[in-house]
Amino acid sequence: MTFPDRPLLYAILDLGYVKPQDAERVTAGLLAGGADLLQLRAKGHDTALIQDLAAKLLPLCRAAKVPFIVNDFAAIALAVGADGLHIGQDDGTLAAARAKVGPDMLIGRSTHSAAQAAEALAEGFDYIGFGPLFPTPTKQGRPGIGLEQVAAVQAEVGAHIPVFCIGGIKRANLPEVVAAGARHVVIVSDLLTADDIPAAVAAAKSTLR
Ligand code: TZP
Ligand code: MG
Repeated sequence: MTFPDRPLLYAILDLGYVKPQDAERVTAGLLAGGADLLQLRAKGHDTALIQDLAAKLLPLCRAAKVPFIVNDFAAIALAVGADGLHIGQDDGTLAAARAKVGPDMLIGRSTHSAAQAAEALAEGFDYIGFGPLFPTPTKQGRPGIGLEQVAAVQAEVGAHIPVFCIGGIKRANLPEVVAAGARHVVIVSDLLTADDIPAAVAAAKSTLR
């Protein structure tokens, strides 16, 4: 699968916020609101459970024509037939990941600086995450890198691949993030903890448009 035309909002079903038994309902809400990409992120969970969830979420994403991305686990992405794999700075090279999942899967990289963003583009990743812009409980132990470099990274790397700003982004500060130059964002906790998830996603989308 390739990217949707304008992948404005990348949602993450993060098991740090959602119980496994709620994953399908919450995913349906994210998709109903208009999420353009969906990732399953399940740090510290049993791989059998993650694969089982991935197999359940994939058809929901397919029905919505939204790429389904698996965080960290190439074997699970491959086993369920996901559309993509997301890896971090410490998860090896693109070539190694590509060798595991084959030529067709989208592969994205987390980056935490403008230099890492440029490296990921040069290496050939299909997209990057860039952040955390602000400190966030969703990814503990990382300082916020702020908004100063957003416009430059969006201009230089974003001319070639989608740059998804991430980390501490909420509906409330999204206008500020967009004003800094962001064109694509990931929002995790602000969507997953919203009372009305579809409405929260739709509101963020409308700010991004
Ligand atoms: N990578 C950088 S920040 C982050 C990840 C996975 C978490 C973003 O979550 P939130 O809740 O939107 O701050
Ligand atoms: Mg990782």
